[in-house]
Amino acid sequence: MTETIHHRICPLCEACCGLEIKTDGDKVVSIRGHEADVLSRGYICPKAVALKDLHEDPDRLRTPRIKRNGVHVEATWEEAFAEIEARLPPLISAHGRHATAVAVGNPSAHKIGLLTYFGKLARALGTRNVFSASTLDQMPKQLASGLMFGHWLSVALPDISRTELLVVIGANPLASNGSMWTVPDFKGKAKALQARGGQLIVIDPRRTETAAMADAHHFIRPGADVFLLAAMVHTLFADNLVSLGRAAPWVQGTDEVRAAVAPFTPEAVAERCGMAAVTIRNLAHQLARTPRAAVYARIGTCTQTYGTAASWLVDVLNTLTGHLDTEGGMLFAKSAAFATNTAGKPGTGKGVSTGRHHARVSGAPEVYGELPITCLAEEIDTPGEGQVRALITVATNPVLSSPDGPRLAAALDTLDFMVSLDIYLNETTRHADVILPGLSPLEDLHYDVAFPQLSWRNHARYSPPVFDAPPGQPEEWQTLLKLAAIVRGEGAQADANALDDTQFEEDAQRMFGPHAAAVVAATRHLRGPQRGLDVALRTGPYGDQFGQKPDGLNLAKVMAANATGGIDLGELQPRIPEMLRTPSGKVELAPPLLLQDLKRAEQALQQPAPDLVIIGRRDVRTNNSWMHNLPTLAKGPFRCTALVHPHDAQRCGVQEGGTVTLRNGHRSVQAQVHISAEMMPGVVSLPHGWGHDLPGTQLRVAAERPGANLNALLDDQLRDPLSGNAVLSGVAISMEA
Ligand SMILES: Nc1nc2c(c(=O)[nH]1)N[C@H]1C(S)=C(S)[C@@H](COP(=O)(O)OP(=O)(O)OC[C@H]3O[C@@H](n4cnc5c(=O)[nH]c(N)nc54)[C@H](O)[C@@H]3O)O[C@H]1N2
Ligand SMILES: Nc1nc2c(c(=O)[nH]1)N[C@H]1C(S)=C(S)[C@@H](COP(=O)(O)OP(=O)(O)OC[C@H]3O[C@@H](n4cnc5c(=O)[nH]c(N)nc54)[C@H](O)[C@@H]3O)O[C@H]1N2
Ligand code: SF4
Ligand SMILES: [Mo]
Repeated sequence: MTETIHHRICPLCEACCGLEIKTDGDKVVSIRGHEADVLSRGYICPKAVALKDLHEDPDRLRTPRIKRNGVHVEATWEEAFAEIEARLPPLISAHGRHATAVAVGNPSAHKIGLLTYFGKLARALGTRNVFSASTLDQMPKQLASGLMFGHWLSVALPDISRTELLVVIGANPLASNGSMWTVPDFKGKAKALQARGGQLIVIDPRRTETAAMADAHHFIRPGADVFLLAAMVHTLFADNLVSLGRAAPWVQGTDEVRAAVAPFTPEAVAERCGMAAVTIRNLAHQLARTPRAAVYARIGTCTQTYGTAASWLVDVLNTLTGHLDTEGGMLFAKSAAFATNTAGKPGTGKGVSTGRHHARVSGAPEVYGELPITCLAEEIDTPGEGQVRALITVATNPVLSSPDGPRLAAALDTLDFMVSLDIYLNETTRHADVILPGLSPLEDLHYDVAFPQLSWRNHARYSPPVFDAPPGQPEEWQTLLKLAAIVRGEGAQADANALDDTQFEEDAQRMFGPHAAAVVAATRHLRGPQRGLDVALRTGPYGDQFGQKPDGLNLAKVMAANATGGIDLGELQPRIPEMLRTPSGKVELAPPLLLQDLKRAEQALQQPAPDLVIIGRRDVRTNNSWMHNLPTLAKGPFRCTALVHPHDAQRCGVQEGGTVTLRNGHRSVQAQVHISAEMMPGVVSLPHGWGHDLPGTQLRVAAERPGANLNALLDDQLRDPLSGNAVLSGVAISMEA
């Protein structure tokens, strides 16, 4: 035995834990937490161990597939690229670039190759039809943060190691390990907060794992967060509790906010929220009274029709109580690489806008370069000029992850051509004419592009591949460059490395002008995402500026720190005004788009709430739709159950362990019931990402216990009109045994 120890950042969720992986030859011997890791200090969850299953999964694709007579057959890379070249460019010539669409999913956020090269494919296609899982997830938070602070990834983060009060709304970090907030071992940090006399408060329609450890938990009617938050803001004004604190000189719009929330008294919203007016008032008072306090809200508050407004009001609360940009309150990370809020002129910028173009069928506005992914099916199945006929998917499974999966599946069958870059033959990729596999995560290098911008502590960590890639298999950035070249008519023969060199030189020219040649020379030993990363680190806020600051960071230094757990860049620090990128150079507390949307909420407040609604759920042993094929995670109790409150069970005649039909108009799914007082009465919870019983897939373990597809029940027409985000929570249903 010759065992080797590797240190590798886990690419599976946003906690980005450092792992210690022991290998023997080409076998994984063990996976555990890396104690020295500067961010995660040895913490891991059960999914990390499943990286071994993922690496060894016989169902994971290692060679391309081409669909011949309805069956996916193995093909060489040359054959696969030749098939794409034969079919895609002629379609574009005949029908134009908007007849193509591209959709990218969650794993791309965890892959530097996909994240930094996907844009090259999207630009080569030149289509308006760019979709991603962001509009099933965090787009409302990004839009609200963008409007307030000037950039899409300038998200305020709780300073968990110093706060005394943390209010968590619509998030369950004990299961999810945190989101839009990279905070490995949330539980340990929350316990430390409680041990120093602080409090954790959870607001959620389910008494979740996080709620169970909290000092207080309040149920809320799904979708009512905008009302709760507006009433809390109202209370701050009404009871003279507004105090802007350290951010005061840079905040504008307080008076407009005061006027906008005037109608939202605690009494006016109490019934809609399912919360007592006194509870709402007390929450606002406690927040204002506590010097170090933070409100954190996540997916439960985003995946609703007022997702952007709710996300905005969270930071309005943080600001009006003086907690924005303060120690123990909400702070902004200062990332070593890739952050727009560390680039260009400090303190002001272009800000963000939406609606540079619109979806053909629904007219939904573009947001952050994308259209809502819930528009994808109708763009394919609605005839007319600009109808989508060709689709490229990259690491996404919208047949399970996006509302009205069955409609989308039917639409995908009508495409003239579909390519998927994916590691499985699953519910979505089974529709593809060509599937191009990505590497196993253990064969790929790793540096997180997005999550250091959202981390509880500043850091820079790089991990090299644990195993060599199989001979002949391209890295995903190379595949993306080849696809881009085919689309541009440069042919399937184009060499990815040569393309990369040419494009890098062009980019360097644009970015560095007279210094371009020096930058190219200094990075000549690197290629692909490594080269881009070196440039980003060196020109970043801690960088060596290509030798001008010899003590500064570069890729070589970050790589050298791999075995010792990466480079710690310290606790988050106040960053206003330097991090702002709004045109005004201020924190925009009252963006007109959001004031306007509050009027819509005010009208909706008059409408009665539905008496039975559905929400989602996450479990620590799952990850969206694609980890149900891994034996380590799949074993144990069945997780795709519908949680039903005892009163609702009785009302609808439903038995423990029985099967229910859940209906939403013509849509329905059947699920196994678990009766649980964890649920708020009138709310049913079913996890998403299940429904592995569709024909034509290769997911043998997942198919043994397929579960129900929550998204077969949800409506693709329900969106937050501002961000385009899908409504996944609080949708009215009926239930029968
Ligand atoms: N009802 C409901 N629906 C939801 C949610 C919800 O809470 N409720 N949550 C939403 C959220 S937050 C998200 S982020 C989306 C996720 O939506 P998606 O991104 O569409 O779904 P995933 O299940 O993450 O699918 C990931 C895909 O990437 C593939 N993959 C995995 N690793 C790699 C890799 O290294 N390379 C490549 N090329 N492919 C890879 C997998 O095989 C799978 O096909 O789901 C959303 N859907
Ligand atoms: N184990 C595991 N970890 C994951 C994932 C996974 O699938 N499994 N997915 C990853 C992804 S892609 C993401 S985006 C993150 C998400 O991370 P989180 O945001 O923490 O997601 P959830 O665990 O779904 O928690 C959302 C909570 O919102 C509650 N909720 C639902 N509707 C409402 C509402 O209207 N109002 C309020 N206040 N609460 C509501 C739900 O009951 C649930 O407890 O998790 C990531 N981590
Ligand atoms: S919490 Fe997330 S990043 Fe950490 S080990 Fe688990 S899956 Fe990996
Ligand atoms: Mo997500």
